[in-house]
Amino acid sequence: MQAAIAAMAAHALLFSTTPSHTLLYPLFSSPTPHNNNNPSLFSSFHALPLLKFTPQSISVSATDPKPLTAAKKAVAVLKGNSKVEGVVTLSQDDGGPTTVNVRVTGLAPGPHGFHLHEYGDTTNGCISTGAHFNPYKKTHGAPKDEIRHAGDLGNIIANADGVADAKIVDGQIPLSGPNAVIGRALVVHELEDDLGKGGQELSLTTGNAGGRLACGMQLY
Ligand SMILES: [Cu+2]
Ligand SMILES: [Zn+2]
Repeated sequence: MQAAIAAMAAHALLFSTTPSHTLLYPLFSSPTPHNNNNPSLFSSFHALPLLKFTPQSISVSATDPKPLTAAKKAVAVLKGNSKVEGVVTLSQDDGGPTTVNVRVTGLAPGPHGFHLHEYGDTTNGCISTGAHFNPYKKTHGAPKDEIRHAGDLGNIIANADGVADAKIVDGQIPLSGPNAVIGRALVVHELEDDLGKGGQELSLTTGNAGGRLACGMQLY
């Protein structure tokens, strides 16, 4: 009798502090409870009103197979004073790099500098997006360089039809935390970014990538 009371107490404690599906899921996924080292946990499940909990655990695990970490997403619509326009989607799993899917149209064929700039402000066109996002106060570089602006995403390359499709995976443009890039702007440039190696006056600040053709702020 005392064991039964202890078991029920353990059961009550478990269910008052743990969402039922979290606790039930691993046990129902195997035919027999596999944790035999814990008699009170084992016996508590014999005391459970199974019919009450089983449908819930099944519906939760079947319709809501959520990963442990939620992906964050953002989108930027790029526009400018030319026919160049684009859509960029960003997504990030907790703690991982950010995946940037880019589609820009209306470009001259060839490489075009593509950066994340400091401000989401486009009140004066793409000029008001400021400089490259640079929280660590470094000089301009290539995405793979250790010394780079966080916003340095290299070049996107337009095909003969003027369309640039790119998928960029980068660890310096998180969607949350102190250096989150939400609210900042992506900019596509007229010229190729020399990745800091062009030896020009602007190579170490802008990659000498020329004018700003289109830009847009990232929004959730
Ligand atoms: Cu730029
Ligand atoms: Zn830069």
